[in-house]
Amino acid sequence: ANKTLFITGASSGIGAATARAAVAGGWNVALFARSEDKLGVLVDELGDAALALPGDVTDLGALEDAVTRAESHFGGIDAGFANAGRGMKKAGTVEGDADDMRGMVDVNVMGLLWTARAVIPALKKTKGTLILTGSAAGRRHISGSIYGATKWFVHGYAGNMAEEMREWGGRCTVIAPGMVDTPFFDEGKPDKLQPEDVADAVMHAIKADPRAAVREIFLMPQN
Ligand code: NJP
Repeated sequence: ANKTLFITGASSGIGAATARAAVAGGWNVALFARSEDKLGVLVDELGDAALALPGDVTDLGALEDAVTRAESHFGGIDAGFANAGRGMKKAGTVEGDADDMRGMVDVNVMGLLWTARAVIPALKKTKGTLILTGSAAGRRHISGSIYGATKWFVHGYAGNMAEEMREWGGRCTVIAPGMVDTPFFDEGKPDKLQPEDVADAVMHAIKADPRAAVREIFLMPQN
């Protein structure tokens, strides 16, 4: 049977590109994000290998329901990709909008933890792989960046989870991309990775031989 990848932030950018790469590689994909309409368009494109599961990553119950539905629909989950994330409209501990700051931390930190909490019981059954979207901003210090700090959390969590998951045969990978050409950034910068580049890295990690744990992939634009 085909293997199944559960993806959060699947409606756009890196998540959508990874869904396309996975289906092209013979995987099924369970697509979680808030935008039901965008998920519907992606399922129309990808066909029976894709299942739309609308929901918000800050809602643990919604994630648990989605995992249950994906498991019963496809027969199991072999990899989970905790990729949903967002930035702040205006950066700064004092300058940023308070609700905007709270919303970003909720998605990038709690949403990632809820995704892991919901999907790990399914991954235990398959000795599966958990992939997390970190950032180049989570590996170096960028003046005042709270977004970067949320991604430092992701990198710290990934290393600890890699040790924990190893005890039952699971693997954890964190992907740290530099700038990627997605709706995440409004302004046009010329030198960016494409979301397909990040999707390639994700597929490399989940397809690696079980004896090899790809713990981290740091991917930067070359030009
Ligand atoms: O951005 P975008 P990316 N619940 O805006 C979803 C990281 N990153 O692909 O809910 C559930 O195209 C949203 O879906 P929707 C970045 O931090 C990026 O670039 O329908 N889902 C959409 O599918 C993030 O972790 C760059 O609005 C929620 C997706 O998240 C990841 O890459 C560089 C949600 C965002 O797609 C994907 O971002 C880097 C919620 N509450 C790291 N809130 C870069 N682009 O340069 C949002 O180092 N989503």
